[in-house]
Amino acid sequence: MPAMPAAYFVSDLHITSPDDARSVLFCRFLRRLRGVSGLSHLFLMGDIFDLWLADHEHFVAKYRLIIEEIEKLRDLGVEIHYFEGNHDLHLRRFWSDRLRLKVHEEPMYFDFNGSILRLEHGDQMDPEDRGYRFLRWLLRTPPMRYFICHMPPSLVVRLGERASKSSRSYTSQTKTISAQKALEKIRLHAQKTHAQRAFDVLVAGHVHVRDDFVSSDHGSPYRAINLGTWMDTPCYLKIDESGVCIFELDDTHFNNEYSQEN
Ligand SMILES: [Mn+2]
Repeated sequence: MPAMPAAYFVSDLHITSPDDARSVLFCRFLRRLRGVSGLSHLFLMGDIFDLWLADHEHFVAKYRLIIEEIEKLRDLGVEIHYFEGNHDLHLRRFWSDRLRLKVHEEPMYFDFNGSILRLEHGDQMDPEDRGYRFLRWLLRTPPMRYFICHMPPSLVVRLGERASKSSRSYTSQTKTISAQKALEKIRLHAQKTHAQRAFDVLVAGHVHVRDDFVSSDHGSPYRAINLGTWMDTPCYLKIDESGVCIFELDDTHFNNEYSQEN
């Protein structure tokens, strides 16, 4: 009997180098996915890398091992989607044109096994964050897009090094809003978007606060999941015939769910 389709989701890994722990863990995760029967979709929900711009050779060479693992999954027939985050942008030139993944710059709705999913990185969830919204728009204007895609390799390397350094001071600087405030914002966002266009499950990342919220207050019930960040606790989301479930990963082994499957 053919296995029921299964979709896996990861977000906000913020990988800074090929040998950081999250990179090693991600490679192992991707390798293990190859053995999952029924695996049909993999969704990379953004900020997979601490910095990835366009198709610059710097990143392609640096993350060769990860790219190879993703290509192997693709060649097995897994449909792979990559949502741009605020640390990985202008992805089409490499991830779509060369690797043939499906790249998304905006939120999307997706029918998976009859469940309607709303999928997004999450960087557009906060309407009060005008500064970021402007930056997001600016970085995607044609002149900026052209500049980012064609800037000299030396500048790309410098930007890459700066990003890695700033992410090392993550705990002291990155969380600019409290976890409680983030929860309020993402749940409000789920409620608003659900009222505009209903979904069964919303999957996002970006705020670095993991959340799994079920609402039945307004109209049809829905579930809003935020995957947090691998900088706190590496995890993935699985949706298959047995349901919607978040699983944690650690450096040494996959959890029970994962080892049962393989
Ligand atoms: Mn982000």
